[in-house]
Amino acid sequence: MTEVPALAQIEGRLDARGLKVAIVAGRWNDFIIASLLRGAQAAWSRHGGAAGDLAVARVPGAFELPVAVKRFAASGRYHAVVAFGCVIRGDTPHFDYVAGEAAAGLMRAQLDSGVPCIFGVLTVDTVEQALERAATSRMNKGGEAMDVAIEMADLFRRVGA
Ligand code: INI
Repeated sequence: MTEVPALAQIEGRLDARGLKVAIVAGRWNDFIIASLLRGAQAAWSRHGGAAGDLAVARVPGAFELPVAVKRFAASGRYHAVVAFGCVIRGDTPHFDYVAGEAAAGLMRAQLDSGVPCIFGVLTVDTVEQALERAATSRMNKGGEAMDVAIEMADLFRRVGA
């Protein structure tokens, strides 16, 4: 059988040294957001990020995330931006608008800016489901979102300008 040559792969690593990341977090369901922030900060320092290189901004709700994230991404100061929000279906009859527009807007922010904008918005049916995803364990979605931010930022750093 013909030998297939190994492909040269380029992949981001979980190395936050020298990176600058911004988190933009909604204030709705703040008890959940606080756990996501703790998970993200723990992941940031676990991967070697400096405390002074992580900025945290707050906005009213998930609907405000895209415009604020886009501003941070377009500033040229950050390698990645992480958006945190929590939209609970039972809390709002306009769940689909808030959650859907947050997702669509964040995708647009990253495509327009070329900076990875990570979707750390919990869209759940109940408070219990939100608590599960924000639990202080390996399941914490805040830590997961920060891992994705670091991997993407490191990938783009390797690709170069
Ligand atoms: N914003 C959230 O982040 N989560 C919610 O669950 C929520 N609910 O339930 O309505 C919510 N609404 C506010 C929205 O994000 C905007 O701040 C508001 O509509 C003003 O633009």
